Amino acid sequence: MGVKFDKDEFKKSVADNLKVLYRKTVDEADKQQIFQAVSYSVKDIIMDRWLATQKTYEKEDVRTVVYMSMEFLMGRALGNNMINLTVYKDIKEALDEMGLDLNVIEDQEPDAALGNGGLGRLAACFLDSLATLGYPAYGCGIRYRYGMFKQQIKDGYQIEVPDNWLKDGNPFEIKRPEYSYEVKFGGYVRCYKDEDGRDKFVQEDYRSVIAVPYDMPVVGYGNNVVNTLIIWDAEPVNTFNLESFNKGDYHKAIEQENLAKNIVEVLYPNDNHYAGKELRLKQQYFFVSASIQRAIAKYKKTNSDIRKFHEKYVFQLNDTHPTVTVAELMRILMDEEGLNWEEAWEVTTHCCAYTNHTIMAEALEKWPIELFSRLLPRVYQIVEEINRRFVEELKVKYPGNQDKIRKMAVIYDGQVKMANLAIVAGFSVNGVAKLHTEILEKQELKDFYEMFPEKFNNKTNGITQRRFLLHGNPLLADWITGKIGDDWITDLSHLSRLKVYVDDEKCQREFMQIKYQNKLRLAKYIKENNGVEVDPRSVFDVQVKRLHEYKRQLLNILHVMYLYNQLKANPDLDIPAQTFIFGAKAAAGYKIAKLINNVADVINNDPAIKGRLKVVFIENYRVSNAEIIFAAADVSEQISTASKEASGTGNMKFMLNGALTLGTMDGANVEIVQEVGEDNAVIFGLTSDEVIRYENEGGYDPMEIFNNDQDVRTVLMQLINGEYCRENPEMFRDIYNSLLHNDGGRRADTYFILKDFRAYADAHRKMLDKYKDEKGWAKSAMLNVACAGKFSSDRTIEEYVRDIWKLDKVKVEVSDED
Ligand code: GPQ
Repeated sequence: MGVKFDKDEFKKSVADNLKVLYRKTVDEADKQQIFQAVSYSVKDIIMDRWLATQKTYEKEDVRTVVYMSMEFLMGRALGNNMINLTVYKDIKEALDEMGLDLNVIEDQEPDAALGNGGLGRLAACFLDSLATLGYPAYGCGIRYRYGMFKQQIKDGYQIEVPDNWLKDGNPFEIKRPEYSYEVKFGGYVRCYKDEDGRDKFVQEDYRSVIAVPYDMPVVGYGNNVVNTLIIWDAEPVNTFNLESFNKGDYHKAIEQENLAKNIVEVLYPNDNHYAGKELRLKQQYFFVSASIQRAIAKYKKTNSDIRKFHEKYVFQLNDTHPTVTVAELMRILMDEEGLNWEEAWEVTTHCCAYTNHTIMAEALEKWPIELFSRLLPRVYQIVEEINRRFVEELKVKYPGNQDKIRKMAVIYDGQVKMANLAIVAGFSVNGVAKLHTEILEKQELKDFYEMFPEKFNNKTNGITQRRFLLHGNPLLADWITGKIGDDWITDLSHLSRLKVYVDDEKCQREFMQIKYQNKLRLAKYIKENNGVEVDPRSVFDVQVKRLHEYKRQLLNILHVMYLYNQLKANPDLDIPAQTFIFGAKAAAGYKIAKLINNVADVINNDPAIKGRLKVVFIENYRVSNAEIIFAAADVSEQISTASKEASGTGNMKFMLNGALTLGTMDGANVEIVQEVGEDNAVIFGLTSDEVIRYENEGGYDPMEIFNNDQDVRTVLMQLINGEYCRENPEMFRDIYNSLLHNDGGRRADTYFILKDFRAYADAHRKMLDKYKDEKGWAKSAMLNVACAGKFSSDRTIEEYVRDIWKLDKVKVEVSDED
């Protein structure tokens, strides 16, 4: 079941597109224009399948999951779409013949960076898997005008540059104004009795915007299925509302115009952290309300009984960001569809399921009642009633236990607690790795687990092998297919068949040669983009992920400083050359990027260590360069403080590309080690139980380590003696202080960096010893690939379908098939 590809027809299509779009020939067009033209030609292939899929869904009146997410970190679409249509190599050939280089064309596409990090990328992987497995699904999100900022490094500091990703047009999207909906904010609620004497509620004197959907195709691999990602744009109710103007309500017209402009302007660049901004709540309600309105309208086209809505739709809430779904669905069911409370509650509590992605306290969303009720007056009334009923239940179940109410109520202490709302109204609560779910059940959400054990379940995250192996690492992908066939593309468990080759020396050499080629490719990228020369024969030790204290890039760079001291003291130290590669965007103002860049500057320019140590900070880490980075890594740094990284997904991408994990027993690292075996990863540091015990009971004093460990002391002193900042020796004083001194409510060394330092250094030694054993290393690297099967998002999605969504697979027929 593949696409019937006609090379000549495709070439003509590209040339035609250039003519129609730009009045140019292939020779005259610039690279961006070629990218656009090729994309339109690919879109043309997609269209028949998209139509056929949606027809099939309608005809079969399928049950559908709506993945509700503030973030979809899609990356580039062109390459992925060609891969999933199974025409990548055909198109490459066709373009070659036209004198065009596909790699260069792909590089013209800006990343769709509508997300921060793991949570947003997970949503993108899930869409890919849903389409590939043939499940009816929508993604619903926001069409931010500006996605994740572009990062430049100037003088060691991160500069945030706006990401105007729509500047040249987004060739794959389709605007669908005929499916627009109004979304209302503010005003007040008027209550009256209808002719049957029932209470009716209407929102009056509100400001509103029109939500206009743009559809993006999500192409399944080789199966004709094309699902839809809906991203909502906001437009003013009337571009300059003449009616209001004539009535003298000039302000209202301007306000609505501004509301529309602001609401989708920019993605909040916060990862694992909420800022509590009013505009953010507006964004949340905006896309939630529009998405539910669309789902209900669709449902009513083929179904007459709204009481059975939950039989056809399930909403998966990607963290608490879309939790207002619960109350908005109640509102629409009651105020617009005429259900009573009990009927609406029955539907809602069978529709909504919640995924928790973190235990970090600062990420928990809580909205002040004042803000929430002012912005969403009717929705707030409904939340209040949900809370009132739930607190009644608590009082019956736990008489006299005020503590339960304090911890579990949806509204408490002047705040609306979104996680509590999601748990109370959802039928499923899941964590994203075994350890994370255990911590939720035993610690963070213990009270809820005791009350609703049946709601809790684990869904260990996964990644799509179509993007992170087939597209990102074509050499390895072809090699694997040559050995075991190509079934792994849609069933990653097949990779285990590689195990028979891990002791074969010829295979080992082939495998390591591919790694070397990928390291050359990355070295070239680094040279071109960062101007640093790196040795492709050195160990590529990589930490790429958002910059965050709990992810401990600081531990990594302190260790690099320590290594540098060692090498300087002992230039003959018998260890392989190493390149430490970082890539990360930071919340504004975080100083670690500056430290890493300054350390890089000193080390990379010191001839005394003869190039045996290099440090690179790759600017503007994003999905598209991540693909190149994972393919080239030898060592995967997964060093979060145990218990803090809910799962991690980068760890899986490294493993799939044959890097060995150097990590803590945190998140999905635990399951990675379980799959690959302890000999093929290096684990170090405190366990999550130990971390949690120290946090609860105290007993950790970093000063003791500072006083007793000469190496640690030397490194810390270098933070404040100008070693890495001649012009301002005080530059890194804050970092030094944070490791050694309590500050108000903040414990010194909150993330146990000094506590884990020695174990981390030992782990590095162990890793290098492994690397020196060439055959042993090749075997371990190959075993990492061979054991990565579990970490496909296809597996994750099958578990969501089985336990939560209960969807049926669909087959789509298209007439132009082979
Ligand atoms: N995650 Cl709460 C984010 O990327 N952003 C967030 O705001 C929150 C979580 C991550 C989490 O840190 C990783 O451990 C997970 O692997 C990832 O979500 C996907 O579940």
